[in-house]
Amino acid sequence: PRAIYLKDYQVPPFLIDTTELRFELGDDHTLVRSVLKMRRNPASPSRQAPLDLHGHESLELCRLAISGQVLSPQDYRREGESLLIRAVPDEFTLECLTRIRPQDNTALEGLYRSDGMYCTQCEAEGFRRITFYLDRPDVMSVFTTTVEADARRYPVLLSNGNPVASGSLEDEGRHWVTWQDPFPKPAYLFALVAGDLAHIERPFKTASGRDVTLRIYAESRDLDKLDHAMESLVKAMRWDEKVYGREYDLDIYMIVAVDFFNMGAMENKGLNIFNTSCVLASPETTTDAAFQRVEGVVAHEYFHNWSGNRVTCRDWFQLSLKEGFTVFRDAEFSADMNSRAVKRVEDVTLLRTAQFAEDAGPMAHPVRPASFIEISNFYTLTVYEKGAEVVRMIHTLLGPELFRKGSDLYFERHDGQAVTTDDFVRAMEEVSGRDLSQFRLWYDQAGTPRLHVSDDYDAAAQRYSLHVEQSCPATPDQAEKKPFHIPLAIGLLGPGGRDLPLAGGATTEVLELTETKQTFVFEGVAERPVPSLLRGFSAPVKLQYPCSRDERVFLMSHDSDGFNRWDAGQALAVDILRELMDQYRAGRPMQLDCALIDAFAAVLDDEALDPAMVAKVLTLPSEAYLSELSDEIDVEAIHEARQFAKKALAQALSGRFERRYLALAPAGVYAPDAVQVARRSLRNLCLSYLMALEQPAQLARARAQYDDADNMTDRQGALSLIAHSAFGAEADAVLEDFYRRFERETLVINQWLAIQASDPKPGALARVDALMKHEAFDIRNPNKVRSLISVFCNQNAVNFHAADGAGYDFLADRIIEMNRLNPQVASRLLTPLTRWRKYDAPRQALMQSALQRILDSGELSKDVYEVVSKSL
Ligand code: B3K
Ligand code: ZN
Repeated sequence: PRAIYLKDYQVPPFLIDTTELRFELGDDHTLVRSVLKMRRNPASPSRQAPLDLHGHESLELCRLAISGQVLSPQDYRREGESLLIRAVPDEFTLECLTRIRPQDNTALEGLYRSDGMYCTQCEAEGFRRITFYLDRPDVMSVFTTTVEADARRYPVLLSNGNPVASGSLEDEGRHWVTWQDPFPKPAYLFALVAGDLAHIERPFKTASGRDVTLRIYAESRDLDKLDHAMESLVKAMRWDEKVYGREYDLDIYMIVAVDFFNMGAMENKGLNIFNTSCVLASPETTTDAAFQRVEGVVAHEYFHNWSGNRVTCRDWFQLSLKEGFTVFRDAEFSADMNSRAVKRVEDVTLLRTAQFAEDAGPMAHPVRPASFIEISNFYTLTVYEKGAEVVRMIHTLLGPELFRKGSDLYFERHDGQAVTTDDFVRAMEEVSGRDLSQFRLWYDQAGTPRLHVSDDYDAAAQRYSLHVEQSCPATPDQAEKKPFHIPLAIGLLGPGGRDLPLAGGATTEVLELTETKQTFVFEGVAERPVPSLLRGFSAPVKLQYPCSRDERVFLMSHDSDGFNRWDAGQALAVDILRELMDQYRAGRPMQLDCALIDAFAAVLDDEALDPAMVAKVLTLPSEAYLSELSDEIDVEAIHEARQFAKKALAQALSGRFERRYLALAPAGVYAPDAVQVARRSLRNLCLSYLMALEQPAQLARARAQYDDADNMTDRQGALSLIAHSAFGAEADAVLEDFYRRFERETLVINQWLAIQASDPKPGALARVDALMKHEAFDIRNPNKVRSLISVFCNQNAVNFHAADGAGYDFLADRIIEMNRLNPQVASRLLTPLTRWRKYDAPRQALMQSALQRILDSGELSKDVYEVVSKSL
C-alpha cells in the first residue's frame, strides 16, 4: 500500500455534470446502471489525459459504452482500484452496467444489507464499491436515482433529493421510485435505502416561509423511539437559522435508522443514515447520556447540510474543514440547549484523555494531515475534536460578531464549491482584518503544545507579571515546531476570591501568545493575585503552573469561570492520586490527603451549585486520563490508587452522599431535560460512592433503585454498580434479570455486554470470551464489537493489560478476524496496542509481538496495514 500526499493534489482532469443511476435490487445480485455526462475539466492542465475511473475490485463490469458506442475489453484496462479508458473525446456520455452483491458486503461500505434492508455508506470512498466513478469530493454532479425492488419486501425506496416519479412492474411484483437532487454533490454524499420501514413525520416552515417535510424512518418495532430525534432535529434547524442564518434547502429531510453501521451517522444530502444508537430513544431503554448523544448527532448531521454539503471539501486532507467546524457548531448547539459549563467539561475531558493520547502516539497527525494510506483511518479525534478547538480559537480571537460575519462570507463565497481549510481561514481574515498566517500552523503541526507559566509580583511597584513559555514535542515526521498563535484566556483573583478588573474593566482577558517566550505585565495590582489560567480551556494545550494544593482549593471555591473551578478540582485530585500511586508503589499504606475530602465536602454542601456540575467536580479523574498524564503507565497503581481514594472519600463523606442521594429522589414524570438530567447524574454519583463502602445495606439500596427505576439512567446506573461490585451472586442475578427484561432491545443488550466487558474484577477476559458465543453477540455488527471487544480493551485496563499478555493476544486474534470482515472496525480496534511505548518493558514486548503477529497474519487491508506499520 502506498501513501497519498496533499502536496500532490491536482484538479480533476474530467468533470461529471449529471449522474443518472438505476438500481435493480435482487436477492442474488444488484444491477447498477449509470449514465454520466462527462467532459474534460477546462481548469486541468492535462488536456490529453486518459479517463481514470475509480472502481473497487469487487465490481463486476458488465457493459461499458461511450456516447452509445460499446467498448470492448481492449479499449480499457482494470488495475487495482482503477478503470483506465485511453481515448475519450472532450465531451461524452459514459454508460456503465455493474453487478454487485450487497448481501456479501461485510465491510459496510458502499451498498450493503442491514438486517432486512438495503442501505449505503459512501464517505469517504465507498461509492467506488457501487459503480465506476470519479470518486473524489471535488467532482460534484447533479444526481437522478431510480431504485427498483420487490414491492412487498421493500415498500420504501429512498434516495437523495425530492421524489419525482414512481411506478410498478405489475407482473413481476416490483416497483420503482425516482429521486432527483438538484444540488450538485460529490459521490460521498450519495445514499440509497430500501426496506420495510415505518416512519414519523412533521412539517417544518423555514424562516423564509418554505415548507419542508421531516421524516424519520426505522423498523416498525422502533416507531415509538423516534420522537426525541425529531424534536432534536427541529431544534437544530431553528438554531442554525438563528445563530448562523442557514436554512434547509430541499422539500424533504429524511433520517433512516440502521442497526449495522460503522460509525455514528452520515450526512448524505437529504437522506441521513444513522446508527440506531444515535436515533432511537425512549425513557425505558435509553440513558440520559444517550438522549443527549442523539440530540448532538442529529444536530451535527443536520449542520453538515451547510458545513459539508453546500460547501464541501476539495480533497480528504481537508476533512476537518467540514468536521472540525461542524463539531464546533454542534457543541455550541448542545451548550445552548443544555448546560454550557457541563458540555465544555465533557468535551475537554474527551480531548484531554483521548485526543492528547492520539497526539502523543505513533498515529499523531496534524488537523490537516499531509499524507495518508487509508483515509478511513483519519476520521480521528484530532480531525474532529482538535479541529473543533481550532475553530473555537478563531471564534475566541475574533469574537462572536466577526466570527458570524466570517462564516456568512465563507458560505456565500463558496456555496456549491469544494474548498480548503485555507479558504475558511481566509474568510475569517477578510472580515476581521486580522493576519492569521501564524495561526494556520494549528492545521499543519501535530502534537499538543505545552505552556510553562511562572509569575512574579513586585509589591512596591504593584506590578504582577506572567511569564509564558511554549513548546511542542516532536511527532512522527515533524521534529521541530514553530511557535503557535495561542489565545490564553486568564483572570486574576484578588483577596477573597474576587476577580480583579483587567484591560478595559473586563475580568477575563485573552492574551495572545505568538513567541516562544513572552511576559505579560499587569499594573496597579494591590496584592499578589492567584491567576486563573486557560479559562474555558481557551486552547488545546497542556498548561503547567506551579500551584499549591491550597491555591487549587481556593480556585475551586472562588473562580468565576465554571470550567476552571472544575479544572482546579481535577488538578487537585490528580496531584493527590499521584501521591497515592507513589505510596502504593513503595509498598507503604495509602493515605488520602484531607484537602480532597474537605474540598469535596464543601462542594457537596453547596446547594446553590448546579447538581450536574457538582457531579462533574466529584468525579475522580478517569484511569484513562491518569494514564495519559503518566510518562510510563502503571496500570495497577492507577487502578488501586483511584479505588482507594474513592472508598476513602465514601467513608469520610458517607453521611453527605446519603443525604444528597435521598434528597435527589425522582419527582414527577421522567424527562431528559437539563434539570432532571443534572439531578440523576449527581444522585447516581452519590450511589457510586455509597457502593464503594461495600456494605450489604448499600447493595440493597442499589438493588431497590434498579427494581424501582422508571427509566434506563437509574436502572443502568444501579446495574453497573452491582455488576462491578464484590457481591458476586447478586451481580449475576441482576445481570440475568436485566437480560430477560430487555432481550428484544438490541441497544440495551449492547449496554449489557459493555457493562460486563468493563468489569474490573479478575476473570473479565474469560467472561468476554464466553459472551462472544452468546446469542446476543454478532461479530458482523459493529455496535456489538464496540460494546464487547472495544470496551474490554479500552475501559478495562487492569484486565486488558494483564501481565501475562492474554488481553493482547485476545485483541490480536479479533483484529485478524475482523480485518477480513470489516477493515474499518478492525483498524479502530488497534488503538490500545499502538500505545505500547507508554508501558513497562515486559508489556511493551508483549504488545509489540501482538502487533507483529497481526502484520504477519497474511493479507492485510490498507486500514489495518497503515496503523500496524506506523505503530511498530
Ligand atoms: N461524515 C461522517 C463520517 C464518515 C466516516 C467515514 N469513514 C459522519 C460525520 O462526521 O458526520
Ligand atoms: Zn461530521
